[in-house]
Amino acid sequence: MTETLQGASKMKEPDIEKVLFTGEEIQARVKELALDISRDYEGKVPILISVLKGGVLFLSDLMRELTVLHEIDFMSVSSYDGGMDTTGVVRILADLSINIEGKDVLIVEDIVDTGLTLDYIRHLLLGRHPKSLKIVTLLDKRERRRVDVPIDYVGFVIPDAFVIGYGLDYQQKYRNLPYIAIMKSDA
Ligand code: PRP
Ligand code: 7HP
Repeated sequence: MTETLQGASKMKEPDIEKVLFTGEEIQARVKELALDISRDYEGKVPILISVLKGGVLFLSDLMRELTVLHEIDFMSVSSYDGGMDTTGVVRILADLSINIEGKDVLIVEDIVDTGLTLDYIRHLLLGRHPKSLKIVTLLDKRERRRVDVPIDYVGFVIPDAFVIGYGLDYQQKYRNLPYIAIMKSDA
């Protein structure tokens, strides 16, 4: 491992194959994405919708780099049941608290893998008639895509491997790691 655990000194060391992106690399890319988004939304007040739980770290870093006024809201969705593969069934655990009709909406995801989660959310939100709907994801595991979803902003394209850290979990753990790493497949 090239980076030591921070804020997690009492935590068991996760079984890591390789660190993909260090905390510094993630922060630098988040700044670049925020520049692009701020430029594209100039004069508008988008609503950033974070998909819990994984997307929350990315949202909190991204919004602090945005230079446009914006609002935030949350949806809680789950399809992995904590494991390494999707159940294929997207469950809405908590819905938005605001009406998005006529608003500029930006969905903020941590990862797009099969695309099933995002495809479901996208169609659900489009049915509520936003003025516009765009998507930003930090990670794009496009080799695994099962349904085509239009993504407007991508942080990093990653290989087909299970990753943890920076919001991403394995059995609900490791979300607090400041870096993103590939888990050992026999972990
Ligand atoms: C993860 C992730 C995405 C989704 C991507 O959520 O945050 O929402 O999986 O996978 P897909 O493209 O194959 O649908 P998860 O269901 O693990 O919930 P979590 O964010 O609470 O961990
Ligand atoms: C969901 C998810 N959660 C954690 N790590 C991954 O690689 C994942 N893909 N899809």
